[in-house]
Parts: sequence; structure tokens; C-alpha cells
Amino acid sequence: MKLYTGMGPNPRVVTIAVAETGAEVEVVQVDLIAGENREDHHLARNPAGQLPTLELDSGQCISEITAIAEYLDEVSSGTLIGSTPEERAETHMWVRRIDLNICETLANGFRFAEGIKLFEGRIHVIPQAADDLKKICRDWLSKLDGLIEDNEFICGDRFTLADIMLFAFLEFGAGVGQPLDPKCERLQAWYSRVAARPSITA
Ligand SMILES: N[C@@H](CCC(=O)N[C@@H](CS)C(=O)NCC(=O)O)C(=O)O
Repeated sequence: MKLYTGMGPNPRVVTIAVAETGAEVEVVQVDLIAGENREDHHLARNPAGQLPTLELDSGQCISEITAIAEYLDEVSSGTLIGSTPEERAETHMWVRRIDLNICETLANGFRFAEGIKLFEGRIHVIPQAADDLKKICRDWLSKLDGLIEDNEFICGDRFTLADIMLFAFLEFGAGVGQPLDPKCERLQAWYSRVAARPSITA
């Protein structure tokens, strides 16, 4: 399997998932800043022109980080999604909430503001939406800070794809002017727990 990857929080999610599952992939770096991911040879792998993309030995290409991470987990007998229908449903529920309300709002808040020079020729940017998107993200993080209670991870005592996604985007946010509010004390403690995992520094 070849993993076409580069900089940014979406590639980071899959890099952590690879380390967590032990999946064996050949890593191929694609130059996102230079726009190599928007060239025809990458568009043939992923019509969205984004990273990452996983190319299977059969030639089939899989994009979208949730699909890639779930595939890697499944072929490696991993534990990132769950071992029962109920566990898998719980993981998918949290992945969807975190993806729509935190990852997407944080990323678009960046793309429409600090990242606008890089993105304005690639996607439709809405600068006037940036502050509101960032606020939606912050509000959701505050809500999540209450919901996580004293759980070790997002899905209780199970470390899942939901934790990886939230971690990778908060890590990215910290570097682009969207740090986690120090008042979110439970999430701050959760972040330190995840940061200590070997997959984060692998
Ligand atoms: N929904 C996609 C998002 C992928 C994405 O936005 N990737 C970013 C890197 S973090 C990218 O390729 N940006 C460069 C570009 O859009 O040209 C996924 O789940 O994989």
C-alpha cells in the first residue's frame, strides 16, 4: 500500500492511525505548498485533489481520512473503531460530531483567514465566515469539555479514531491561532494523555 501524504491535520490523522495500527505502508510525500496535490497525476488518485490518499496494491485509491483510518484498522485487526456493533456505533457517532463541528470549522476558519493566500486559488473561500466558524469550533470544544467528564478518552476507556481526529486538529489549531481554551480543563488533561502515546511521536 502507498500512502500519498503531506503536511496538515488530515494527513496527520492517518499518520497517527498508521502508528496505532502498525499497518505497513510505503509513504510518498506530496508537496502541498507547491500544489502538487492539485496536479493531474494526484487528481487521478483523488478527484478532490487533497491529501492523504491511500493506494492499495490492487491500484484502488481510498481518500477521506475516516475511510482510510477505518480501512487500515480493519486490515490490521486494530481497535480504533470497536469490536461490537455498539462500540462501532459509538465511535462513528463521535467521529461524525468531531469531524463536522470541530475539524471542519477549525480547518475552514484557518483556510478563510490565516491560510487564505494558500487556498484562495484552490477552493472557494469565504473570509467573512472565518470568525463565526472559529466561534462554532470553540463553542463545541466547551460543550465537549463538559461531556467528556472524567473519561479517559472520548469513548470512555477506549482510545479510538475520535481521539486521533480531535488531537490532530487541536494540535494544528494551536499552531495557527486557534489554541484550546485553557478553561477547557478536562480536554487539556485529555490532550496531555493522548500526546503521551507513542503513536504521537512515532
Ligand atoms: N475531507 C478530506 C480533507 C482532506 C484535506 O483537506 N487535506 C488537506 C491537508 S490537511 C489538503 O490536501 N489541502 C491542500 C489543498 O486542498 O490543496 C479528508 O477527509 O481526507
